[in-house]
Amino acid sequence: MATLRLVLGDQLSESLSALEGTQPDDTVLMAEVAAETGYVRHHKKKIAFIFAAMRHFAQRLEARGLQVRYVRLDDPGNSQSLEGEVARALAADPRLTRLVHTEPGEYRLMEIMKAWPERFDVPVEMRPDTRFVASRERFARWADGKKRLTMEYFYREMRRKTGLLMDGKEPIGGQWNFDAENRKALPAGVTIPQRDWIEPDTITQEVMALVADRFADHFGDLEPFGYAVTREDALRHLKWFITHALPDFGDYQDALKAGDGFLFHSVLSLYLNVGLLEPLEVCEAAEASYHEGDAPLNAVEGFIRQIIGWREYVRGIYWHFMPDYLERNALNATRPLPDFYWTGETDMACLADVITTTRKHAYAHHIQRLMVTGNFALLAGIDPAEVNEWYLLVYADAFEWVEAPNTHGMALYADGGIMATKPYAASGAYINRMSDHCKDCRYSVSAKNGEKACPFNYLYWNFMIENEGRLRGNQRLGHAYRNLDRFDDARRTEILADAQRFFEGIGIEPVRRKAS
Ligand code: FAD
Ligand code: DLZ
Repeated sequence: MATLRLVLGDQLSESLSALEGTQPDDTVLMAEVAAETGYVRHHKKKIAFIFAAMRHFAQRLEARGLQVRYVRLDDPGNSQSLEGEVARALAADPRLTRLVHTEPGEYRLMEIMKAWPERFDVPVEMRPDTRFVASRERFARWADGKKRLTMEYFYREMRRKTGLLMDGKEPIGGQWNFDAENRKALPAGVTIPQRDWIEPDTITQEVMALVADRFADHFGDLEPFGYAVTREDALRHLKWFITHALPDFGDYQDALKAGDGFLFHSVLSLYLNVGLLEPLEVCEAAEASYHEGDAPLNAVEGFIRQIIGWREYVRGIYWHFMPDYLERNALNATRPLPDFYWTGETDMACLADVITTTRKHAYAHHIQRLMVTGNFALLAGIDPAEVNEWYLLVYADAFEWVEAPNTHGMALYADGGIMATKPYAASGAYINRMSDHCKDCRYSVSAKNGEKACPFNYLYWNFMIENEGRLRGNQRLGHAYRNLDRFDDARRTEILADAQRFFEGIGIEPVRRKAS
């Protein structure tokens, strides 16, 4: 009995559960299909990254002696869906009498795959994705009966489970979390290390030519392309990060700098999310750097928390609350996404910079995503479905299990407070404190109202006013509402008028009304 083993574009790990127990007669199926390139119009660099990594991974499996049926996007006969390609592979080889695959990362595909036992004439085995620290069941057990799903407590469980940065039962350094030390702006004179980009090889160049031809009208720049597409090169990027950036990662984790979207961030999410790197090996490399005295505890703890804390937590939230999660629109936000999210053409220097970085690299770091593009979408009341679609397609690391809780929950508060206890709403003062954007901006961050004022300033108060009925009762916003209460009618009118003028100016008013 030979088995067909399906490997998806974000399952490029030799440890993948679908590959466990592979026999010489088995066939591994990998397929580039329009259904996956088109469910959102992914950034060109994202498609190139995934296809190039898929092609290299297929080669790696073949070098191990496995039989691989690799279907290219432009192969004649490509049915252009994963289901169609499984059907074609089974029909092409009657020796294949079983299908094994690993659960997908997105609900959309899970719904399709759940029907496969009825759809195909062979037994179908869907295995859990074991490339996470916490299984879905483990998260569900942790979440069961809890009123609030606080990331910090889940993270502590993950520290205990993995033993990372633990001294017996106690956290190394005597505290679990050093976040308070990790909120510095970038002082002048700090040298940002030069990235170690990787030259595309022949396989990657072929993929780039395909993407240039087939996806010319998708968002984003294809070139230059310097991401790793093999495990060896992803490990090289991990090593580069540990040596050159990790020591300063903690201090400047929240900093923003015009023209540099990478700073001291790891830029490893894309490799983790497609399986070229595994979360524990990345954390262990960081932990070793602490024990060797090369990186301070605030940096290493902060980094490890992002991976075994946030990354695992958001996956748990996604599967725990889907599909209802994405139906929620707690703030009833209905304005359309402004065109400048695609063009970068806005006079707001911070937004223009983040969107330009995103277009160039299919990357932006966390604070750029949360406090610039995310904060704007929150304050402007942009329809969460449009914002989610944007985040899902523009970033090379974007898969719905990780994108949706971060966007829908953390950035937009559209989940009504599952992820965050209050909206991450901020005025221009935050961006000014954490960045060098405001000094070159045509708007004045110190002006509160009027044509010249930083739009984040009046949009912040407009947001508080628009959502007063929903948010005034939130204790964590008590301070903001007490301040709002001090505004006289003239100030409130000015705020509303400024916001209205601004929305009209960028073409997102009048609001398209939806049923609330
Ligand atoms: P670093 O800052 O170096 O962090 C190290 C690692 O920690 C990352 O590689 C990532 O694996 C993990 N991590 C950090 N923060 C988070 C987080 N909040 N959730 C999950 N993992 C985290 N991350 C994605 O991987 N895919 C997405 O589609 C995605 N969409 C986001 C959308 C919004 C609106 C926001 C606010 C955040 C989003 N994130 C997403 C989380 C985070 O911004 C990225 O993981 C991070 O910017 C990736 O860059 P990095 O590898 O340099 O991360
Ligand atoms: C994102 C993506 C793209 C663009 N293309 C493919 C593809 O052609 N074939 C494939 O197997 N996977 C692709 N992927 C990744 C899938 O979309 C991903 O596996 C699902 O969204 C589940 O996370």
